Amino acid sequence: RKAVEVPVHDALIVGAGFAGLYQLHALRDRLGLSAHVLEAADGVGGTWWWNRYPGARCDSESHAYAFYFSEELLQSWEWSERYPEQPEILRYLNHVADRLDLRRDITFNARVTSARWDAEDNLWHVTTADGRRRAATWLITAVGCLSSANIPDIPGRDDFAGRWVHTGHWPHEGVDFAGQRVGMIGTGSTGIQAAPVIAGSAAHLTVFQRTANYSIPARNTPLTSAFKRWAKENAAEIREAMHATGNGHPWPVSERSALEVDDAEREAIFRAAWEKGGLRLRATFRDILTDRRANDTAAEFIRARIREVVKDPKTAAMLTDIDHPFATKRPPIDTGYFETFNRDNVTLVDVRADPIERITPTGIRLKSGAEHVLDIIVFATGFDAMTGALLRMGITGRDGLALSDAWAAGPRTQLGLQVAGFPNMFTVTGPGSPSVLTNMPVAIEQHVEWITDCIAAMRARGVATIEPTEEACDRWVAHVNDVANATLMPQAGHSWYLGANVPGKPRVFMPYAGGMPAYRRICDEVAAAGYEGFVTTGARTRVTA
Ligand code: NA7
Repeated sequence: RKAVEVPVHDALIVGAGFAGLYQLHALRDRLGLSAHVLEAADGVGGTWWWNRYPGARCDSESHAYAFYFSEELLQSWEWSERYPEQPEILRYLNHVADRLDLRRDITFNARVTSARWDAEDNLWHVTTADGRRRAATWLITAVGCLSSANIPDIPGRDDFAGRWVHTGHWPHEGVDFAGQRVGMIGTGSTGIQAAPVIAGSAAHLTVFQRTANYSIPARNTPLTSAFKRWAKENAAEIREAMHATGNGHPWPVSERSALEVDDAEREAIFRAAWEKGGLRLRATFRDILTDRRANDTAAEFIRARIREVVKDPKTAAMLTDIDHPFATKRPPIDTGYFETFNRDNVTLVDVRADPIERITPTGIRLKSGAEHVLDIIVFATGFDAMTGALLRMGITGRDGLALSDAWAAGPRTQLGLQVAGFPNMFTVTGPGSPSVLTNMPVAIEQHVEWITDCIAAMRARGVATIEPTEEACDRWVAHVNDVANATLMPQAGHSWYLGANVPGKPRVFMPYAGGMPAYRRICDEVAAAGYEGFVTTGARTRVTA
């Protein structure tokens, strides 16, 4: 028997974003457990703590981008704009932490570097970068899906005499673009949000585009007091609407096919969605993500709008040369993105046709020899999504099995929530969960509540450990694949949904594309069947000091 000299909790939670904050509240205040959060950053907020780049804003509408589990939280907060901006979301999450008195159980500046399951004392032993250790029966990762920056290893990066920044590690003091020649690599959601704002203050902005992208005007606007009142008075209905639909946004996906209406009617429907703005265009017809011909109608509609906006025909051609069906990569929404290319101080460079060869002390050189002289390089190059942050935590499970070995051929989970060989570990928004294909707080609330109920059930049964079987994980991975293959999404060969944006990463479609209602039903059935697909081991035998 070995003495445990470290603080021992019932549960350790990694991350203090939406997921970690709610998980702490649920375990501590509903189950009465001792729970503690380890957070790498200096404050709460997760993604919204790190992503402070210009123009950072959520693509979910603010009234739906909030916790709905607490009437008090809903009624005590007011959003100012249709889409919440990063500083406002950060204020919201601080408000949540204060209202629920969460801070006293969070350690900040605590990056987890190792988490090791010890079968002998039935505990997870967790070490942070500062060498401090804690232990717990339950380990819950709440590390987000887009938190591990993907910084491409372009030769010469460290020789650059100017400054380079990744959008996900934006300096708190900001970056002053005034008078600067700025190069931005990447045209995903982030680059598309940042470009118009950077162009507004930089001397010159050069956008290096590898893959052209669809984007839809967000049509952001301040919220009227009438809307704010409506959202508060109708919170129950809004919640119901979010729970009824696959992607967790508070509007339904149409049941009509894009192919059953004539051209004029389809055009009018797309037009209305375009004018309304945001992610709604994806919901105009039921088959946009499943039928290539239906998808083509939406894709063509968007290309036509881009051509209308962009004045220079060569630039318009580059921006509309999109190689994947609409919404098979995460569809960005924007505020003046395509208009930005009409500015005199903005240049678009096609680095698919003429790839980046190296970063030089003075800028970026392309294969053709063309040189772009720059003072600042912005990497809007995305994330090692869904698995990156988990694999960097040094997690080892039963018999010293490293998570990186267990997932060498791609992530394998049961429901995106647990991993075979890793007892008592839960992954909020893990690979295999619907997470990134949904309005996140909806998925997070469901995951946290399911995990909390599972832990409560295990404690009531006096169970020491729970983990899924290998067979259950195999079945779930196969199901996630089947569901994805019934959509057009795997056709975007280079998307981060597939892990294809990170060199050497296994190509596996990671999120569950079957929608929240189906996922919720499956999770509920698994629990009702006594946690089918999971194995438990005997009574708790914790060894204490
Ligand atoms: P994304 O969507 O992964 O976009 C990254 C962009 O960076 C994309 O255009 C990439 O082109 C480009 N990229 C990445 N590496 C390179 C290199 N080496 N050279 C040139 N271009 C490169 O990340 P975001 O941060 O925009 O968005 C992430 C999510 O955050 C978003 O989906 C929302 O859910 C919120 P590619 O397409 O790979 O050719």
